[in-house]
Amino acid sequence: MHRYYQKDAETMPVEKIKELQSKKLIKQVNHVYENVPYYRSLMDKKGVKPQDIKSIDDLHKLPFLTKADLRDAYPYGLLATDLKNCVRIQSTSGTTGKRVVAFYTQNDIDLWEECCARAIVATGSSNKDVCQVCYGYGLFTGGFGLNGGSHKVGCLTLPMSSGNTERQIQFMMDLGATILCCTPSYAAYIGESLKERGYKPEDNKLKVGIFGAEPWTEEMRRDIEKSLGIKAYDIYGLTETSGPGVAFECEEQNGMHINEDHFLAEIIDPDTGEVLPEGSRGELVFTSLDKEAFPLLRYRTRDICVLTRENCSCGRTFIKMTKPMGRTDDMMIIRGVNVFPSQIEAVLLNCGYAPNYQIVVDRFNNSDTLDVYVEMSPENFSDTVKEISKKEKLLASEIRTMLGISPVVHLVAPKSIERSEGKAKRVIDKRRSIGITT
Ligand code: DLL
Repeated sequence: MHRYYQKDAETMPVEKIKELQSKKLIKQVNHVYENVPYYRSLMDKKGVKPQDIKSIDDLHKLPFLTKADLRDAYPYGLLATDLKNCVRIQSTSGTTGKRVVAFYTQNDIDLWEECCARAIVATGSSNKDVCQVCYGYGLFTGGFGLNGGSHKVGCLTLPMSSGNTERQIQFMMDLGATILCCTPSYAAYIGESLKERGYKPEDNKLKVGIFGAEPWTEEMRRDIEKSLGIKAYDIYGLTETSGPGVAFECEEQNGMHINEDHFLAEIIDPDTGEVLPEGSRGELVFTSLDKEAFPLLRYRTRDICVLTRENCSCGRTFIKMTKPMGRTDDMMIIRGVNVFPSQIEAVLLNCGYAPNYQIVVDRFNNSDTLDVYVEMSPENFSDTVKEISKKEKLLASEIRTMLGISPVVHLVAPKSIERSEGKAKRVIDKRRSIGITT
């Protein structure tokens, strides 16, 4: 039996979705034009007035909004309602520059939590479940978003936040958690920690995992599913558009349905800004149709994926996005070749290694270098130097086949690469620190 949290919305006929989106878009454009001088000036510069937007077909007339705009307008410049109507802020981690602060009215929070509730129910879960939320609570949206969704569904919610893996495991086992919410890298770490403590996958009561906030491959999904004995579902979102729950996977586990009644998605060519037809790979752009406090029109996410609208066996009619394979700004150009960390991850896991790795890019004598550090398993740690070097060469050759450039692979001791409790840091690009842009 298919389960939905809000069946009417989630299974709405496509023409109805488009009608609804058009209606909401017109309202939203008027709302921001009247209330946000920053938007008004962007639209005036582009020569577009609210009355030019008559349906979603006119969306392309609107200017894009970028992360640079959000930084420019920090902190209140994009606020579209009186501050007294706002009840919360959340914020990005600010690792790539000044933080972005997003504001929420109570209505914004309710809609956000409903999106997360849809994601939880789409995994087959219900109010009988025990939901362990180990995304960070605080300014990061992961903890509060899934916590709110879990409450709406009526699950018993364990607000663990991230870290303290010993305690996570204790609560998971003692309280019989059935849903695990965290980043995929933390899920892999929890799986590894359970094994080290002598637990088998069938010893825990977990049924599903709801993992997101960072790119992860299909290989990583299989690995986590095996180590925890669960089905692992993807969830996507970003602080700017509210947080997790913008898109979520259903039982097909094959792409994420975008909550199109609240978010209008486009794919553009990241270089030219041209809107690309359905099925093309490009940068994902979102317009938030319902957000009151911090609405975004045509926000460039920098995430690269494909959108497709096909009949889904789950009955949902919302368009699907593929797993983002990385951000435009995650893409490394190494010796002229475009490289995403996820491509390297896929090779490592296919070759039987655990997802504990780090990629170091540097430049010597005007040539880029690519070093991949990968942990050995405790079993092959006992290998001789000769055997290890043979394995390194084999792995390097597999990576070269995937990327077209040769890395140097270093197999390192088990546990020597730092584990992540939140978003994993997979890449150290030393060229950036010496001012070389890629
Ligand atoms: O990561 C929100 C979130 C929390 C999503 C918990 C899912 C689960 P930010 O910190 O603002 O928000 O980071 C947003 O993370 O633009 C993507 O690049 C990346 N990202 C989020 N979900 C996925 C995913 C949260 N499922 C940025 N797959 C986004 C790949 C993801 N990348």
